[in-house]
Formats: sequence, C-alpha cells, structure tokens
Amino acid sequence: MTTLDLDAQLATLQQDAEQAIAAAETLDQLEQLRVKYFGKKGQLSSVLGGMGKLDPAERPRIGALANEVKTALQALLDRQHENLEAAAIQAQLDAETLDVTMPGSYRPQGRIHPLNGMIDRALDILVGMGYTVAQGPEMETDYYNFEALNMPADHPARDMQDTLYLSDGNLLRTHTSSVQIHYMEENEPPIRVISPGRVYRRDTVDATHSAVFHQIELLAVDEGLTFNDLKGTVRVFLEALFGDVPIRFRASYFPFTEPSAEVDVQWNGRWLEVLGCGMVDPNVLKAVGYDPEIYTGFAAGFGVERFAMVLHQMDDIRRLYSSDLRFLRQF
Ligand code: 2NM
Repeated sequence: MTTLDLDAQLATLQQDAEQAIAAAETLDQLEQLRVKYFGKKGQLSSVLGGMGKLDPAERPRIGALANEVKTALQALLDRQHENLEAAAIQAQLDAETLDVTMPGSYRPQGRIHPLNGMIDRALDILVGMGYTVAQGPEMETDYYNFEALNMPADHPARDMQDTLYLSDGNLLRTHTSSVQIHYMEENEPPIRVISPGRVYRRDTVDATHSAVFHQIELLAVDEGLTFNDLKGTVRVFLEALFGDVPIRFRASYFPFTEPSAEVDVQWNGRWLEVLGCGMVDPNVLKAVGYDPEIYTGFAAGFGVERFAMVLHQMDDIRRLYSSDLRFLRQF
C-alpha cells in the first residue's frame, strides 16, 4: 500500500460522497449515507484501516487529509440535512394550507326554548334567595299526591283538578307538591325548597289549558314563619321577574294551605293571576312528622306556561308545544 493509493482512495471517496449527499432526496437516504461513509464499518474507517501499512513518516499527512475530508463531508451532510428538513416542513405547510376565503358551512344557531328559559330565570331567582331544587317522580301514589296534602279519599278538593289515573291505581301527579312531601319526609326543618317539573291534568286542550304543563312550587318550613314572610318572599320573587309592577293578594282556597291566597300582577294595564300560595296546613306538617306547634311553613305554586304567556304576551299555550320555529325564534 502506498500513500498514493490512499490519496486516491480518499479523493474518490470524497467525490462519491459529495455526489451522493447532494443527490439524497429524503432524510432517510441521508442517514443511510452517513452510515455508509462515517459508520464504524463505513468507507472512511476502512480507508484509514490501511494506514497501518504506510511508511510512518507519511501517516500524519494522510491522517490530516482524512480529517479534512471528514470535516468537509460532515459539513455537506449537515447542510443537506437542513435543506431536506426545511423542504419537508414546507411540503407539510403546502399540503395543509387553509383557504380562508372559502365560504363556511352554515350551522343554524340553537336557542333556549321559552319554557326552559322561564324555568331557568325562576330557578335562578329562587336559588339566589336560598332555595334548593328538588325533584321527584311524575308517577305518584294517591298518598303523595293527595292524602298527605290534606285531601283524604272523598275530599271534594280532589275534584278541583281532574286526575289521570293509571290502571295499577297509581296516578300522574297533578302538582309538584308531592315532591315537597317526599322532601319533608327526608329532611328536617329549616326547609327551603323548590320543585320544578311536569304535571298532568285530565283537561281538554284549548288556548289556556294543556293536559301536560309545568309547575314550580316553593316551600319554606321553619320556626316562626308568618304570612308576612310569605308576602315578602312572593313580592321579591315577582319583582325580580316582572319588575316594579303593582301586585295584590286575594283570599282563596287550597286544601293544603290555610289561609290561602292568589296573587295578581298588573301587567299591560290588566290584573293577571300568576300564582297561588298560603300557610302550610298543620295537617300537612303532621303527615310528614313535623310538630305544627313548633314549626310553621309557607308555600307557593305557579304554572310556568302561564308565567311565560303573561311575560311574553302569548295568546295560546299550544304555541309553546308546537315546535314552530317561526314562533320560537322570537325569544
Ligand atoms: C300552590 C298553592 C299553595 C303548596 C303546598 C305545598 C306543601 F307541600 F307544602 F303542602 N307545596 N306547594 C302550594 C300551596 C301550592 O300552588 C298553586
């Protein structure tokens, strides 16, 4: 082996490698070239392996030359690596380009149904006043819908609302007061609870009646609650909902309250009845195991549909169930 041989081999290696690196089209190919030339079993190593057979005086020159070749090729590899990487990123950017001038796809905007909006508003106000929301079954026993609410079997007040009975003797609740009974059975005073939900009546459907509608009832039980607390609570609630409008209490009758009242608000120049209320009858408190000598309570109930109709000046309850978007989009 002569130095000329090694000189020539290094020159050939450099030339081959320069061409191959410049021609590499992918980062994978480039990596293969790096291994081919610089790897442990690569061509540079095998050329340098021949150094042992050289005249010792020649070794430093050939060694220096080999280093130069290596440095030069490494620089080429690095540059090509950068080029290919930049090209790959550019290719990805080109492939993922968004044309922001393309028309979007139309998605109709949904909105809250006026009934749910009404429930949300009422609950917001009452929860803000310290009340907790309770729910219960829509199918009820006679006990929870009537008996515990001071309406024994042949009580005439049962006729106030025609009831939908199920074949097994149970019924569809006619009011959410049944939820209040469940709640009182499971909790001790002080009680502050509201029960929103669907209720059912055997009614012929017309502009102001529906066999299924929604109620929110409110109940407070504590030591020392009076009719004054009831009036204040109802007033604050109605003011939050209707604004500073005149309201009046009229004496009325409910089987589960005594005394009882109906409340009207003056709205667009007319008195409109919006809710019923009263002091919880001692018999109701007894039914859930509260001592009426210690506790008193007040309750109020209203129909959500009626509230929505008064508030939005609707003339027909059926519009609320019609899914007519021309109507619903107004709210
Ligand atoms: C109303 C009117 C008056 C009422 C009574 C009760 C209970 F469970 F405490 F007895 N809950 N809701 C009540 C009282 C409901 O709705 C027009």
